[in-house]
Amino acid sequence: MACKRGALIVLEGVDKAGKTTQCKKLVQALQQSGRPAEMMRFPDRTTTIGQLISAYLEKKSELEDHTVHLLFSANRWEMVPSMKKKLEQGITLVVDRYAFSGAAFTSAKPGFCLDWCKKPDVGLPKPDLVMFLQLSPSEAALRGQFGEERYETSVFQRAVQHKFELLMKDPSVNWQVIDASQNIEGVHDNIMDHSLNAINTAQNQLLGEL
Ligand code: DGP
Repeated sequence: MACKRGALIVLEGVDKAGKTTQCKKLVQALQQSGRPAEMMRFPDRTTTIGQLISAYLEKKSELEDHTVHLLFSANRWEMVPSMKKKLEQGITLVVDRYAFSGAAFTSAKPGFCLDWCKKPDVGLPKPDLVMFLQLSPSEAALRGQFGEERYETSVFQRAVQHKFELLMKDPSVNWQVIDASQNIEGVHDNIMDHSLNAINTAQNQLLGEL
């Protein structure tokens, strides 16, 4: 019998919500329970395209806004062959940000509509589960100062949060909102429950497309 496919699980949220910490904990917990799992993150700054994006985020270079949007999307597309291969091998992928960050961050800029922003990612593998780590801007501020990178201001993050709220209205995506104001273990327990459900369901379903 062919092996059961892995699940594509995405964590989204505004900065300081704890996505990276929770992705790592989830991968570790899945592996310890005998379920093959790997972490990925977007942007993946290790590729040639990723290095262009990284320099832009670090404000070492300037790029036109549409251009950088397409580069972020291209950075996801270039990983699709390896993502599909791993999922087929039964590996669950836990992804720190995906196409939803793409649409939310660019559409938070003046002059961009959400529909245009979603287009370049149409056809990407569709996540079996997208968990949105919900944290109010005031609670995020208590977790420390933003860094020096582009987009790391509370005004912009509030605009991004609003765009995520619009994206979460899409019933074709399995969105789950997680209260990220709980302690790390509490958040992890919630995330683990949703992930185990998604892994079980994905085994009997074909991988979809955005
Ligand atoms: P991180 O490495 O997770 O801190 O993400 C880097 C920054 O890039 C963060 O502010 C979110 C933003 N970002 C992630 N994906 C996209 C995207 O596809 N488009 C745009 N415009 N920004 C993105």
